[in-house]
Amino acid sequence: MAEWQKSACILCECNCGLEVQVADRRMLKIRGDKDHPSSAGYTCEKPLRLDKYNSNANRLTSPLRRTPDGEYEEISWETAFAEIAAKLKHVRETYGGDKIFHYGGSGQGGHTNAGYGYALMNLLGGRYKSNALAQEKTGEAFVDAVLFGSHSKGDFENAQVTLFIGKNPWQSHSFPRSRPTLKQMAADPDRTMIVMDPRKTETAAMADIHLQVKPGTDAWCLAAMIAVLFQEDLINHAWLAKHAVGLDEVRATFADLDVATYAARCGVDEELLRQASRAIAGTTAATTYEDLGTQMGPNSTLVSYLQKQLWLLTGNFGNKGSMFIHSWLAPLNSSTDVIRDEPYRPSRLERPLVAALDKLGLVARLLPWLGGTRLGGRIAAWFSRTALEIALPLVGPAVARDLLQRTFNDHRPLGDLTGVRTDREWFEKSFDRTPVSGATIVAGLIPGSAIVDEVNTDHPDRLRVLWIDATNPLHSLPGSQEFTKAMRSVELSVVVDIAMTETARQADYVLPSANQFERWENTFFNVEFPHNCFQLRKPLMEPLAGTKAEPEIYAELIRATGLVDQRVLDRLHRAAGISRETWLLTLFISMRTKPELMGMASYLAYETLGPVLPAGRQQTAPVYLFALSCAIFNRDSVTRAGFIGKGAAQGNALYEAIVDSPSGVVFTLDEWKHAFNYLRYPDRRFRLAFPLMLEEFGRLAEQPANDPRFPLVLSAGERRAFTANTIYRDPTWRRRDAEGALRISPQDAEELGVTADSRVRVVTANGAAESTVEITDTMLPGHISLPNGMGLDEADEHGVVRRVGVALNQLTDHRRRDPFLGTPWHKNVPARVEVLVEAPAARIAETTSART
Ligand SMILES: Nc1nc2c(c(=O)[nH]1)N[C@H]1C(S)=C(S)[C@@H](COP(=O)(O)OP(=O)(O)OC[C@H]3O[C@@H](n4cnc5c(=O)[nH]c(N)nc54)[C@H](O)[C@@H]3O)O[C@H]1N2
Ligand SMILES: Nc1nc2c(c(=O)[nH]1)N[C@H]1C(S)=C(S)[C@@H](COP(=O)(O)OP(=O)(O)OC[C@H]3O[C@@H](n4cnc5c(=O)[nH]c(N)nc54)[C@H](O)[C@@H]3O)O[C@H]1N2
Ligand code: SF4
Ligand SMILES: [Mo]
Repeated sequence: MAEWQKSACILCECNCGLEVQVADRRMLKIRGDKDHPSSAGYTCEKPLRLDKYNSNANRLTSPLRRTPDGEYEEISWETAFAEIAAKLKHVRETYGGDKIFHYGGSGQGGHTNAGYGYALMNLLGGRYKSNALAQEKTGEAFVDAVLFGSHSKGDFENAQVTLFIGKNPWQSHSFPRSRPTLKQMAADPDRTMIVMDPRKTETAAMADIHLQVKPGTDAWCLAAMIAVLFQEDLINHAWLAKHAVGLDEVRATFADLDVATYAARCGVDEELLRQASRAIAGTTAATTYEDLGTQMGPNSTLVSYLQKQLWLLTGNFGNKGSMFIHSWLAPLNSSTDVIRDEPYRPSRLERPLVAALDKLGLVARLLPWLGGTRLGGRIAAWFSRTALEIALPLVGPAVARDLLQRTFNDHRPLGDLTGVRTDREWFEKSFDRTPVSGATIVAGLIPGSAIVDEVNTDHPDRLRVLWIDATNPLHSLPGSQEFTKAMRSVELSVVVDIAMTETARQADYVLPSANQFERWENTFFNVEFPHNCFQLRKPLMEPLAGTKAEPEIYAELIRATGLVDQRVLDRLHRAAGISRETWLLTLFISMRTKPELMGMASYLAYETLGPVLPAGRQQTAPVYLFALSCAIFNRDSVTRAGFIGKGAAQGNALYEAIVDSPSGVVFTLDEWKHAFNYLRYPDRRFRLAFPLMLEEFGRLAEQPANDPRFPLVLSAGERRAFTANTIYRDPTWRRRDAEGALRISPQDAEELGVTADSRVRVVTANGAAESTVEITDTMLPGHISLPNGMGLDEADEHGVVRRVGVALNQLTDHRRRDPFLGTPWHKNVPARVEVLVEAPAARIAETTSART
């Protein structure tokens, strides 16, 4: 019998630990891994069919090139690399490297690609990038940056009171062991679960309080809840006096609101909403979780701000069962964490040292040569170790920050916001904007909705290359029609994927990668506290024949460009042969003298440190750098987790533990009082007032009128038991809801003449699609909902392409988006439903002509 191997689920950000039996490349049996530090044996149903991800007939096995007639022909890897490298260099020379755009690295199961992809972009002078976070989380990250400068989350396992806003964790999970935790919450009479959601979701059905808001009206509900805190004097005065500033401005905005009017506007019973406020204020162990229901709807950024007031005004931070800020092994985007850090300016004391380092270019050249003799090698290793012991405590944070910011190409860091008035003027001048449409770039990401505006234009600064890796934007970004146009109009489009996706079907080149069980892989969704854990997964099998793992794809492509100085590579390679510290010191010094190398850290690690690591571990080389930077930023917490050592030794110890712990390791360990250490303001106080958002709140009444042609609100993208983004492409993985039915209320169904076995057409201003229906009283009248991840064009074993369910983003419009961060309003699409009574073809013609 095959042995159980450790891995993790790649279907959502929880990445629950798995044990897998593999034989003949098949994932025969899958179960939860009890040794995994956060999931502890738990899994939901979804990963049990991961073999359908792994063994799907749609796996790509050869690089493909698009022919003039839109077909694809197989080409060799050499040809692919040579042609793509030549085209990239042509664009760079003709229009500038900043016209090359990177989208991806954002999957639920693997984040290592991004490091290599960014290395390629940074080498070519690329400036613009994005991923799925820029259609969901950038608004919240922006608010977090101003209020406290990092990412917050809640301790749901121990919370006495929890508020879920536009979040259905029974289906979507997102925190460890979601379902057992929810069951415990529901079963305990002393704990209160509050759900704000127009739909009576599985989670809402378990809740003590269901605030069943009308779609898109959460801002009113939350404002009323804040007003109740002031009016009933439920705010935590003592806590606020110690830990926050800006209370007066918030009070002035919310204290006098008429709660009844706001409650009526969102359709929630006033007394219920008051109960919710009282529950949150009645404990210091309350948590909140906002997700797509509001992040992809009107007023999304404002809602993030209002939501955070609830836990801040009641002092629900830094206690067991409350909200916290946490460490990262490596931040998902460096700016969501270090956004407020100024570029490094050494103190008077440090200046000579840094100046010396800068002049040490010679050392970086000499050190590696010492490896030529045994004694020389010893001297070099000793020197490097000692130099790092002295230098890292002083300049380590600055170097690591520069490195992350350069790697992520994060544009302008916000700098220290202490004393800054974060109002409209500040907003207008503090962020970089996209070259064509002027969209705001936060966390280094172009808003997902704005990408097509940067391509589908004759503006001279338009993007000319779309580089797409481990993501399916033609399917997942709003307005698929516009994205198709963009793919076909750029000078070059390349898709790196394991399958022939909707996006790949429009690309100039498609590069087949090994999948996430065929290489070392990890995510950076490490967002827990007081224990934060990280799992590096070993490959379960060799790459499928014909594919290459991404590190290799990018390394070969980077070589094919001929743009990296071979002497630097040789030097680093030689240094690695002496000791890890020698490699590190050589890398740091090389980077200070050649800053362009900073954005290429993952590649340099793979290419030069990787080969001297124990056999089979080359791909883990970048993790060494992440472990090191984590130790540099979180020295005490990493020490508490059991990793000690001076200089680079602590990071090295952490790296070794990571590689040797297939179930994952706790990399930082804190006590609750340490939660405040993660606040980025030097005074460790929260900024309650955010003038830009307070001003925006004043405009809440100015809502656009409904279009009478589309009387219903469609939530396009509900997470259900059998949806998993587009990671599973084989539709047979679904045991229920095979076609992803449209959910509709009994009242709407009756009015429209829809019955349980009707087929309907959902029509929006942008398109139309057919669907089956599920009539359910979980839906509010006026609200309809379709699941995400459906509508894939998947070839069956005979090569016939079929589509099951609705491809949502043929219905959405990229222009309906948040005014600040450009996150699309997927959950709030004006729509109508027509019952299909005639032959479908005739009706489709009619809808097409009705489109304006
Ligand atoms: N099963 C499954 N789990 C997943 C995924 C998956 O594809 N399938 N995807 C993962 C990913 S990428 C993400 S980002 C998360 C997302 O996780 P969630 O955000 O929990 O998922 P959704 O179902 O998209 O949206 C949540 C809720 O928003 C509600 N909603 C709609 N309109 C409004 C509104 O106006 N106000 C409020 N308050 N609520 C509203 C919907 O009714 C829905 O219940 O899930 C992750 N987990
Ligand atoms: N209308 C609407 N649109 C939405 C949403 C919604 O609710 N409604 N939700 C949004 C959200 S929250 C998210 S997160 C996005 C998700 O949408 P995307 O960012 O497009 O991500 P996935 O659907 O997860 O696509 C993952 C891709 O990676 C490929 N892949 C898998 N393994 C590997 C690998 O090892 N290497 C490589 N190179 N590729 C691999 C898969 O084949 C697939 O093509 O969708 C967004 N779009
Ligand atoms: S889908 Fe999410 S919750 Fe379910 S097993 Fe996978 S990682 Fe865990
Ligand atoms: Mo997502």
